[in-house]
Amino acid sequence: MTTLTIIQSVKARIIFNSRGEETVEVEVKTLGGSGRASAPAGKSKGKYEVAYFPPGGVREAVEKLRSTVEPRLVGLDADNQKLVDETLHEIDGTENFSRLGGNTAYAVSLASAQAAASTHGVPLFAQLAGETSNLRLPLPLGNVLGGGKHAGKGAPDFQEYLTVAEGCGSFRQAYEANLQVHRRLGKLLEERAPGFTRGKGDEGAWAPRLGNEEALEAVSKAAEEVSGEMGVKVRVGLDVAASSFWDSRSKVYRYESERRTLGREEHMDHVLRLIQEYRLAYVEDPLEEEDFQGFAELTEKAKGCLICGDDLFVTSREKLEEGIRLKAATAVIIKPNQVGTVSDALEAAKLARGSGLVPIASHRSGETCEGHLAHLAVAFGCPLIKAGVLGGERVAKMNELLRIEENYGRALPLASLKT
Ligand code: 2PG
Ligand code: MG
Repeated sequence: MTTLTIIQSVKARIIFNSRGEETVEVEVKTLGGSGRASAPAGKSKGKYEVAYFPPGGVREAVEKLRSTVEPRLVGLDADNQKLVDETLHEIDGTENFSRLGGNTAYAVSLASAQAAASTHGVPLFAQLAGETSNLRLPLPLGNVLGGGKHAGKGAPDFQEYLTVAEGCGSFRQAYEANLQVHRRLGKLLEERAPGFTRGKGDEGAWAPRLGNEEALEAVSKAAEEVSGEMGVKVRVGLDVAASSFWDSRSKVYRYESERRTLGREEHMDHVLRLIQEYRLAYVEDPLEEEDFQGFAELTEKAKGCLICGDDLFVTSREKLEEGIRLKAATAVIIKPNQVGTVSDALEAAKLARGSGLVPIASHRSGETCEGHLAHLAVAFGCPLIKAGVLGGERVAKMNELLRIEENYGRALPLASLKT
C-alpha cells in the first residue's frame, strides 16, 4: 500500500507579516494532502532565541529551502514529525539554526504537520497530540493595552496589560469577555488619557499616553465592570517584558514613561506591590532575562499569581530545566519560532507540564493571518493561549478556536486558570 503521507514537494515564498515585514511561507505536499504555514516574528526578542533567518535574510531562506531542504525532505513520511524535525536540525547543523533560520525551520515543520493532518482528514491538533483524551480548550489571555517595544514614546513601559476571564461556560464567552474589556477600556481611555487618538500598538492593544500604574488602574476598572455585567471574573495580568527597559550597564530598570530609574530590589518590590494591590493573576517576565534568582524570589513571594518566563526560557529545554531546578517560575511561554520546530516546542510544553509549570502558547508581535497557533495550544496541553484580542491576525487564532469548539467542544472542556 502506498503511504499517502510521503512528502512530494516543499515550496517557499516570501509573504508579509502584520508589521509589513517579509517572512517565509511554506507549502508541503504529500501524496494525499497538503499543508501551508508561515512564521511570525518578535520585536521584544529574548537574547537566546534561535536566529530567525540565515545571514542573507528571507531571500536566502527561500533559496536554501529550494536547494537543500526540499531534496532532503522529499520522500520522508510527514507522519513522522520527529524525523522531519531532526532532519531540519541536521541540515542546519548549528545549535541555534543560524544557517537555515529558525523561522524557516518552523514554517517547514508546521506545514509538514498540516500536510499530514490534511492527508488523514484530521484537525492539526489531533495529528500532533496523538492521544486526544485529556485535551482541553485553552483560555484566551489577551492584551488590551500595550506599551514597551510594541508602542511609541509616552506609552507605558510595561509591554502588555492582559485579561483572562474565569468562570466562563465556553471559549466563546471567555473571548467575548476580552473583547468587551477592550471596548470598555477604549471608552475609559478617552476620558483618562491625554490626547488619546484610539491608537494601537503592534498587537492591537490600545497604546495611550499613560503611566504604568494609571494604565493598570484603567484596565482593572474595565475588567471589573465587564465582570459585573457578564457574570464572570475577568482577571488582570501583565507582560512586564523587563529586559526591554533593563539597563545592563548601570544595572537599573529605566522607567522612561515615569522618568525614573529603579534598582533591582526596588523594581522587584514595585512589581510585588502591583501584584498584591491589583490581585494580578499573571505576570510575565517581571525581571530581566538573566535574573533566574530574582524570578525565584518573586515566585516565592507572589503566591496565587502565575509568574511566567518568556525571554527567560525562550522555549528552550535547557533553560527550562534550569528554571525548574531553581523554582524560577510557575508558567512558561511556548513560542515555537523561539526554538525552530514543532517537536522542540512540544517537548518544552511536555517538560513544563510534567514539572507542574503552566505552558502558555503564544503569538508574536509580528503575526500572519493563520490560525495554527490555536491547534498548537490544544495539542501542547496549554491551559492558556496568549494571542491578542483585536486585529485580523489576532482574531484569526480566536476564530479558529471557535471552530474547534463548535466541532470538538464536547470532547474538549474549557481549561481553567488552575489546570
Ligand atoms: C512577548 C511577545 C508577544 P514579541 O513578549 O510576549 O506578545 O512579543 O513577539 O515582540 O517578542
Ligand atoms: Mg513576553
